[in-house]
Amino acid sequence: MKRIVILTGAGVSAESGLGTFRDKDGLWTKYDLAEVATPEGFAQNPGLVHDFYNARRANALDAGPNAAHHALVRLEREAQAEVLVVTQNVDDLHERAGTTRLIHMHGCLTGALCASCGHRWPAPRAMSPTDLCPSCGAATTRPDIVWFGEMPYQMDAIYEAVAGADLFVSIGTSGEVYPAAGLVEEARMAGAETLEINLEPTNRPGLFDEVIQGPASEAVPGWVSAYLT
Ligand code: BJW
Repeated sequence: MKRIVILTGAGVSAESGLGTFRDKDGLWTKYDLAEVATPEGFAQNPGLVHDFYNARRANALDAGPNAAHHALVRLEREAQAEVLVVTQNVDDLHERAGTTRLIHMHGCLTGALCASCGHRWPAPRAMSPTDLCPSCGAATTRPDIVWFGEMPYQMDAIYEAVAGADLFVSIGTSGEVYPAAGLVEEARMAGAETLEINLEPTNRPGLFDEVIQGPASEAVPGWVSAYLT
């Protein structure tokens, strides 16, 4: 059976109304990533970091999956292939659409994590620096998000899946953040075909065998339909 690994980024959720990071008007044009997306920023001002993620969580809860998320569910259900979605996104729109084989390599807004004991539990709608860990009682609760300088989740499983992939598809990601950005090279080394779907050309010459340019809500359903016929 063929194996397909799909890597998604913020562009897949853009048309659900969730902001990207590096586009014009992206989140990193409004926030200092060192302040809100590093362990050092959290240690310095946990209230600011909680406010940032509380707002993102509220936006994600109010948003719904778009046609790109739904098309990837169709691919998982109908392709004569094993499909794994690896997402860098911290929203839960893939699973709300129905994707079941999914890795959140940068964590998820729906999770809380104790920075002291590592206990995990479902995040409330709003978190604050005074929230106590239900396991150890420390007031060190944080969003279960992978910040810069931290190890993304399930890398062994991701590298194993990419090493066995026949097809690697990158959707709506700028390819600027590692290790996610390096997965296409791993896939090529393993002999996989590579496809990029993005609104705009990304500056990654020679890494993709095929490039489809367009909004994810049109380009992904179009590609899935073509793949399934
Ligand atoms: C559309 C569209 C539409 C728009 N349709 N498309 C120097 C060299 C190499 C690496 C490093 C370095 N210095 C430091 C590092 C490491 C660092 C890193 O990569 N830094 C770079 C900035 C250089 N990485 C880390 O620290 C990571 N950890 C790590 O490396 O651990 C060590 C390790 C070693 C070896 C193996 C394994 C590990 C951790 C990275 C954590 C990233 N965290 C963030 C924030 C937290 C999550 C959150 O708050 O949401 O994750 S950063 C942010 O960027 C977020 C995203 O997941 C991530 C990727 O962004 P994405 O998804 O690509 O979004 P954009 O905005 O960049 O692009 C959107 C794209 O969509 C664009 O291309 C648009 O065109 C497109 N688009 N609308 C289709 N409608």
